[in-house]
Amino acid sequence: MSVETTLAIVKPDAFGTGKAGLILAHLEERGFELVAARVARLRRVEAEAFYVVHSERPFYGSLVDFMTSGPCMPVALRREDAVAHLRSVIGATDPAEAEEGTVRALFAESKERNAIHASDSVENAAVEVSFFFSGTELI
Ligand code: FUP
Repeated sequence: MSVETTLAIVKPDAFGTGKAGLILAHLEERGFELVAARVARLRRVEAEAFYVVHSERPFYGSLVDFMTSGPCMPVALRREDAVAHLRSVIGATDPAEAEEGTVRALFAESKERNAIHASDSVENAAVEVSFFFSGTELI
């Protein structure tokens, strides 16, 4: 295992209900170090680009609507085995299927309004971190 940096986004549902601090505390308690953070209101073209892998899926338009519906909070997180570890800490896409104690079980409303994004591979983590942060913004 090696130390990795991955990307999480506290999504507009959780940010809008004031849960960003609680979610970040939850992640810090699980050993993630915050190495960059910002608050952003995604433009439509940005949300479309970020989720381009899903552009042929039926939920794409609705997902882009949701991700542009309010501010969100992209954060870069570092720890050993960060990518896989963060995926297990956030839980399944649908909170109804997420394990107890995971971020989505605790904070998500639905499969779409699911509180948090996390990169799903080391390769995508590098792309997604650089989508939101330049090298000099990462400590
Ligand atoms: P995840 O990696 O768990 O965030 O899930 P996916 O990459 O499969 O999906 C990306 C986002 O699309 C999810 F976070 C929520 C949304 N989505 C839906 O709204 N409906 C679906 O059926 C699947 C995903």
